[in-house]
Amino acid sequence: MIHLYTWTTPNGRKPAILLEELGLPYTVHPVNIGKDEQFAPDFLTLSPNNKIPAIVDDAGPEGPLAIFESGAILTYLAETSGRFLAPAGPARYAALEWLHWQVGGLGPMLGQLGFFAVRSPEKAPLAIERFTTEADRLLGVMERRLAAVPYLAGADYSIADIACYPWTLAATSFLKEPLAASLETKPALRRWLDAVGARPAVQTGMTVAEA
Ligand SMILES: N[C@@H](CCC(=O)N[C@@H](CS)C(=O)NCC(=O)O)C(=O)O
Repeated sequence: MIHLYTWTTPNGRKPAILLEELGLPYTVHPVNIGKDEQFAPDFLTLSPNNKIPAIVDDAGPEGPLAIFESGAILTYLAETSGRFLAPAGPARYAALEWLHWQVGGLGPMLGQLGFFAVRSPEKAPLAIERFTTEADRLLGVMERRLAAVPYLAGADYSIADIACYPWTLAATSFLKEPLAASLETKPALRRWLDAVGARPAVQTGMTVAEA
């Protein structure tokens, strides 16, 4: 059994989407970050950076295996199942490039934009401008890629698309106000959002940990 420690956020939805795609049985353990449950000592033994998501695979290669960081979780599940990540060659490295690009760039920048432009009661114009500009730049990078190939790793849907989807969807919903102008000029990104969002596993994974 795989145990998924997660919450209703873009990072928390990524492993749920992949688990749904793989059809693997898993148990959801909600970690309500609005109530600081990510700081509970038991959770910190699994995820020392006090962030969701994390998993425990009871059937790990050498016994139960705990993994934190969504990119590591997606890579582990893709490798152990042999799906959604090419075993070798250019498509594998393209998927890993875009996966790392999401974890190191798109996620943190959109997260900061969400804090400064939406969640913070105090508005700091310089921070809002800085993160809006950077989010627009990153979405532009994605647009150029998706104008050239159907999916981020190339011809096939992969863990790179799974990592990027919840954050890109947030750009059209939670972050719609600061990013409305940016999204108007991104038809390839819209086409990709529709294609990925039409997958039943994505639709189910996006509802993980909802009450
Ligand atoms: N790089 C991490 C980011 C995870 C992350 O930022 N999780 C947020 C929710 S989306 C969280 O747990 N925040 C709680 C906190 O910072 O205390 C990953 O990709 O797993």
